[in-house]
Amino acid sequence: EGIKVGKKAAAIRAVDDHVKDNQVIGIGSGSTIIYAIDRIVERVKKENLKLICVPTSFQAEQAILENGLSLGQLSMYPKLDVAIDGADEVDASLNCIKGGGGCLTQEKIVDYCARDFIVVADERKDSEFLGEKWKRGLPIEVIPMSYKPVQLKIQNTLGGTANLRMAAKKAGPVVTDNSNFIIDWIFDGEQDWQKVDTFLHSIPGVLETGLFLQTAKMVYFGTVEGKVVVRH
Ligand code: DER
Repeated sequence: EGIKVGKKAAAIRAVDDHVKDNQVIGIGSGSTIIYAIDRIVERVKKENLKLICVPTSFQAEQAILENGLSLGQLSMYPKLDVAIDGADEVDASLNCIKGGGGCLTQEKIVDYCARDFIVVADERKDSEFLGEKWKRGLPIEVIPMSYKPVQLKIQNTLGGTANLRMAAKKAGPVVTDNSNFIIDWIFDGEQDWQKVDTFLHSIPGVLETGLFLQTAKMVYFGTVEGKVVVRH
């Protein structure tokens, strides 16, 4: 229950700090963003805000439509004022691991198009270094036919294990919104993340990684008591 209190507190504070009238806003994926959407809806009604919301996944698109917000797409709005999104873990330099929800590629594209990329998370995501608390690995989106050689290349070069993410409510692997597979690289210890990211992007078949390095402008962590810690 406390976790929800934290997610909600962080989301409300971030929306109140960054959402203004006549803006184009990137809407992230996951569970924390839902609290941000609720707050946006509340403020649109109360303040009669004019907003365009650009989704980072089918989930985000559904949430925008179900909440009666104005849906936009990047081809119409390639420059966003702000993008608000969750994260699986954030280190002391605001580097993030994202992709726990499998939406990392569109998230990274939309977050990249925003002037300000804002992260909202509960305090469990607040780490000294990546991997300190998040143990489910670094998500990597890959073209389906390449998953086996990519797995082997990662394991032979970086060590650790590279697992093909299997679906829970579908037989076989998770298939992303872009019709690709996800490999989760379970790594050991602290890494030179810029080097890791460059290496991963050099492997044919790798589409995108869940490493968001030096992109978050501010991070809002919500505590179980409902307090908010802001980092930038
Ligand atoms: O998959 C993602 O990158 C999501 O943003 C995810 O990391 C956030 O998940 P949560 O808000 O449900 O914790």
